Amino acid sequence: SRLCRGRDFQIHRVLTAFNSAVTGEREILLDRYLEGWDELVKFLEALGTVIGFISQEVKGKLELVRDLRRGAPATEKGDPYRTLRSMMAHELRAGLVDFRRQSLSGCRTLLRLHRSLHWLQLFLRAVERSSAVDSMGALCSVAYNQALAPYHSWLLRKAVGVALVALPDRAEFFRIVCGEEEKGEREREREREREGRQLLERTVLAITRVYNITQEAYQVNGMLDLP
Ligand code: 1PW
Repeated sequence: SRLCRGRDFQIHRVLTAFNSAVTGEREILLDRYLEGWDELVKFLEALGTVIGFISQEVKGKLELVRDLRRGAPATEKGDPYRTLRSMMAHELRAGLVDFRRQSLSGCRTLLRLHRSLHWLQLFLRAVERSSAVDSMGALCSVAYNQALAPYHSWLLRKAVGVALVALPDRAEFFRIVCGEEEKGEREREREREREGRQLLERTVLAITRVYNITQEAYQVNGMLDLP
């Protein structure tokens, strides 16, 4: 709709991609998962340039998984990078998963995306439930400290902390989530927030479902701590 168009970011696409990423057999389709992330990257970029090193990092990880998918296309024997579970089975069978040191496996790479998705999930949920007095930076860093900071070095945590200070304010945030360039008008602002909240709520649900299934798959395979 006209109302819900961001600069380039459209939350509808996040919703659609993550909803269609889950199959009836609770498989995660990697192509849809990566598409959902493509849109989330646009969202990160809309939040500002200081956050640039974060979106660059995510883009690199997305590209890596796509390269693996391209490098091992479907054959009559199967399609190794079609779903999360098929990727795990394929990489384990081929000895590509290194449990001792850093590697370039799809499993360890997607695990980083998965942890980042947790951050986004917590952050978006907090924003959806926030009120006008809440600071975006504070909500974002609470989510970061819970979901991602434990996996990051001291230096990186400091850098992320600096980046979060520069997050746009709440009104701007809802403008990004729920489009429209024109500013002002209190009434309009409130209506936008209502719409934004509803979209956020549905998006958080879709992300949560994907997150939970992914978490379970990593757990079952003992891969939650892949270096
Ligand atoms: C404002 C909303 C916040 C949601 C952000 C979601 C993306 C978070 C990505 C943080 C990336 C920080 C810079 C990169 C750090 C890498 O060292 C680290 N990557 C991640 C995604 O945590 C670990 O990857 P590595 O070094 O083991 O390949």
